[in-house]
Amino acid sequence: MTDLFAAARALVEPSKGLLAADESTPTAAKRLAAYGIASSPELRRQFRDLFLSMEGVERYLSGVILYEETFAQKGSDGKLFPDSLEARGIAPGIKVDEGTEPFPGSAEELITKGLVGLPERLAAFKKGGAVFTKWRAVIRIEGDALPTAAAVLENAKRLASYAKEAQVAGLVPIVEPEVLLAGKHSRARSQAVIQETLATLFSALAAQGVDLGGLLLKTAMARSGDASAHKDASEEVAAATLEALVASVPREVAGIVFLSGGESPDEATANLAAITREARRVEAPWPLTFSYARALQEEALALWKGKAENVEAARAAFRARLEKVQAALVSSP
Ligand code: 5MM
Repeated sequence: MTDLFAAARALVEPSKGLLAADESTPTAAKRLAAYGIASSPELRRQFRDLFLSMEGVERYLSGVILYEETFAQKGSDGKLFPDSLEARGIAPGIKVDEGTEPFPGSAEELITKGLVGLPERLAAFKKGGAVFTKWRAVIRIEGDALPTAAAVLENAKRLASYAKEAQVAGLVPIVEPEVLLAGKHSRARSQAVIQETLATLFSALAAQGVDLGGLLLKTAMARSGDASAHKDASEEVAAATLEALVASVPREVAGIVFLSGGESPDEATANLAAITREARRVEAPWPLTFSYARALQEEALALWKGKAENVEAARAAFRARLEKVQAALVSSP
């Protein structure tokens, strides 16, 4: 377990964070299509290479969450992506959930699958160089009706089973119960749902005997829904987020990383800076950092357009965003 503790702590080392490059094939196709780029195994390889092979990326990233297709592909240096990352001191991670399916108990909610055959898949990824893993559940807010307690509980139980299996396999689990941004809900409702979801998750993790010192939490920020008329200030998001986390996350957890959830790159950066300041103010016990996909990649994708001649400009935009997000981690009042 000592190795897992060290690996988990290294992922949240000061001034560095995670790139979530683990979009499944359908999600990657959607992200590429938004910028007029076709999706094929080779174009998805180039999409990953744009970010993973950027010179000096190790100054910003402690780890990268990969998708299974990318895990078996090679970068422009001719090395398998996990080997190439490892050689530059970046921990390779792997998304091991297999997406969602309708929850039988509630037709409008989703449950994450992937427990069947999980030990074998974890062993194979460990052999291939993975240091950590991730499993994402999605929690939808709809007025006071959703989420249902049953869907939150079932997702929490599966997250906990996955986390236990990951630790048995010698891999750090990242548990990601994503409370979605979509909807008209208030910031207070988001805060309450995040708090309840995390409290349920940490009860399930305790029931499975998961060691929290070798685990990271990936969470959304507490904020008004994207269809709400209210626009939160970053300081409001930070206060609500820290209140929810302090009320529900045990201090033994190795670290907390944030998803961007559809926030713009500037919003996700400003909110992270405010969260960093608020965490210092309330003396939060865990290291905090980013684990963004869209907020780190969007600007570069818009410039790249799938063309080799645009790689340099796209990487410059990626580097500029990483600089800003890194600065947010050491932001002063
Ligand atoms: C919420 O999604 C995670 C973080 O991404 P954003 O910063 O864009 O919100 C991300 O790791 C996500 O889990 C992966 O992109 C995989 O998503 P799919 O939908 O392909 O499973």
